[in-house]
Amino acid sequence: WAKFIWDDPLLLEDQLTEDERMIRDAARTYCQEKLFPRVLEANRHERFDREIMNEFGALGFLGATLDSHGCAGISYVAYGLIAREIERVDSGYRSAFSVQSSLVMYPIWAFGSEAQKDRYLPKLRTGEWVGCFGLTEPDAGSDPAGMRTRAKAVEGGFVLNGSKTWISNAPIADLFLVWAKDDAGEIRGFLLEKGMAGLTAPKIEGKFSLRASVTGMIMMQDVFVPAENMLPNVKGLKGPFSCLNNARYGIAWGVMGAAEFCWHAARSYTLERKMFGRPLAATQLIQKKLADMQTEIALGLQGALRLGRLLDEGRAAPEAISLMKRNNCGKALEIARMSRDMHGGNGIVDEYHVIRHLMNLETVNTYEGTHDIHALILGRAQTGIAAFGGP
Ligand code: TGC
Ligand code: FAD
Repeated sequence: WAKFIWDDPLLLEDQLTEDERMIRDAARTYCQEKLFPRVLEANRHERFDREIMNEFGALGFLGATLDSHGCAGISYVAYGLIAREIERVDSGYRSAFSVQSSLVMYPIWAFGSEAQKDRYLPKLRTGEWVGCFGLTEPDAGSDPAGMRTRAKAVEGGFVLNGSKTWISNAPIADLFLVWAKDDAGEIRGFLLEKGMAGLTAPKIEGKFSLRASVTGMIMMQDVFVPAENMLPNVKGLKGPFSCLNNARYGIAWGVMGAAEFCWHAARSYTLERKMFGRPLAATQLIQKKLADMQTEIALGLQGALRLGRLLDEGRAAPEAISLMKRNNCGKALEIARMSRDMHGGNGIVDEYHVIRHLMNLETVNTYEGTHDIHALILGRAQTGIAAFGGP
């Protein structure tokens, strides 16, 4: 019989190609050496270090699955492995990586004109420009079809009015991909640039979650957007949802990185900490919790890997992405809570990092479609009945 490897029980390592392992190792080294040392202060003071985008760019992380304009053209599995390493440090840093790659660069690459690709992709790839993705509105979160932002056709372009909220990176963004309804009521994507008259992006203060990521609103008051700044090749909700497929997939891997951090931290802590004359890890309750963490992470990683391979083969259904996003977020959140508890009082101190992961995962379980919205997507797919709402 083979020897059991406690931190890789199903031998995920063997399922990766040599290229994937190399990319993963480079990402891990950068994340542990350069990102991890900054995160405590960033989280404490609610600060996003803008330089991180340039570092991601220099490493080839941004838009890494795309195959033009200098992007690396790596596999979806390799992209997922990068997300896992970044989120092992902080979900907020992974957010910055996801938004730029999956929610801004991908739609420009998939639905943009050649001129839009030439103008924006090179700057976004290097991190010289930061992009953000505006779909959610104050009164349209889980139901983006209810958006109020309007793009009225005028000579030479459109005039946009409306507001978006909860937008990652908006306050530091150079480029704003905003989804708005046109005169015919069709949802279209518009590329707005910082400095356009009537466009502002105030920061949302007071977050207890994802504090190392900057979140804001996008306020648009009579913003003139030239016609050439509309994404020409997509109409309707499938535009924003196609971007979300990629970002949700990245999250399915990313949260497993956060969960692994919390699991390993719980193991080390309970091996060292003695109570009632023995290490906590020598008790049955603690071992049961460690076994639960190990099991859910091993299964979650297998699911993420399978989904990545399906995406690479062009065979992944959006509902399969919902299944993995939902499962892995929910499980990571439970694992972070368990780890926080196993750290006792120390578990609430940021120097042990698990409370930060726990707070972050509350957001990750909510954004990109909440845990329950993904259940309804899966419910609809197996019953044929949409239970979201309606008249
Ligand atoms: P529905 O009737 O289902 O679909 C409308 C049209 O869209 C198409 N479609 C998709 N296309 C591609 N991929 C998908 N996943 C798609 N899902 C739907 C669909 O085929 C249809 O196309 P057509 O041509 O027939 O018109 O639309 P619905 O309004 O009934 O949708 C309901 C629901 C609940 C599924 C949907 O609204 C939903 O997913 N809500 C969740 C909202 C959400 O995820 N928001 C995320 C905002 S962005 C964000 O959170 C970024 S955080 C980033 C970070 O910091 O990491
Ligand atoms: P609501 O839709 O009001 O939902 C509230 C609760 O009701 C949830 O539990 C939900 O599951 C439940 N619910 C809703 N509908 C139903 C139903 N039919 N049946 C049963 N239960 C239901 N958006 C962007 O566009 N771009 C971004 O970059 C972005 N970044 C974000 C960053 C952060 C830090 C956060 C917190 C959010 C971000 N979001 C972003 C927004 C995010 O996608 C939304 O918060 C999310 O989609 C949920 O919408 P909501 O907050 O309006 O909640």
